[in-house]
Amino acid sequence: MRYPVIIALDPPRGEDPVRWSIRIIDLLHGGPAGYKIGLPLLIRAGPKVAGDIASVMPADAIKVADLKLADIGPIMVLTASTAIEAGYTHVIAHPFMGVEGGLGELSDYLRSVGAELILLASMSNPGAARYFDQFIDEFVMMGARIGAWGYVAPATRPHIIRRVKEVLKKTPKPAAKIVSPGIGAQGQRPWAAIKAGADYEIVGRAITRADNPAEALERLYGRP
Ligand code: BMP
Repeated sequence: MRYPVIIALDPPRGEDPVRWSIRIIDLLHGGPAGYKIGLPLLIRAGPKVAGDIASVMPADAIKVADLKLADIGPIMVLTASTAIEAGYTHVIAHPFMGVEGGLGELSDYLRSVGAELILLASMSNPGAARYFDQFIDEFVMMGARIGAWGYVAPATRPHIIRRVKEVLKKTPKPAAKIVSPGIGAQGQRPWAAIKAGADYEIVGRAITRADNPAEALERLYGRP
């Protein structure tokens, strides 16, 4: 891994999702720390093909299934298990479900299969400031209680990243990771989230839709 970047594989409409994703992974190969798929890919391609895509990612890549789970525990487990069985290593869930009958069951399942939970501490769209941002401290404390591997915090609002980092210090898992979307297409500059304390920046369109994705990765992240 050369860059602290997780590439969001959101295939544009009109592209074959499999060919498009495999081409990007081939072009970037071991550069990014990981890759993230979400519903735009899963719904169009299905879990079998999502598995084929995971299998061309480098073995040590972080393979995130961005399912943004928000359901009762057993249903989140059912949904997550599809992605885990397809080869993904990390699953993103909403924190609002709480632990009892919700995230507790999901985190128990993920632990039992050696996979990791990423909780949304907040989101990168401006509207999240009104709701999500009010509960950051509680969400991070909750994540620590259930052993979350990490948190999504918005690159678009670096003070939220700093806040997550602060709260983490008071938990039993201060080294939990922070992953931050919002770079490029959503307006933030590369490295801004890392400088605020994030471990990885999630980047989609600024790299995947460039004429030359490998050159774009190098241009954005070649030097801090
Ligand atoms: P892009 O760099 O093209 O804006 O893509 C960002 C990616 O991160 C998308 O896959 C989106 O679903 C995801 N994301 C986000 O943009 N903001 C969040 O708060 C959480 C996300 O998962």
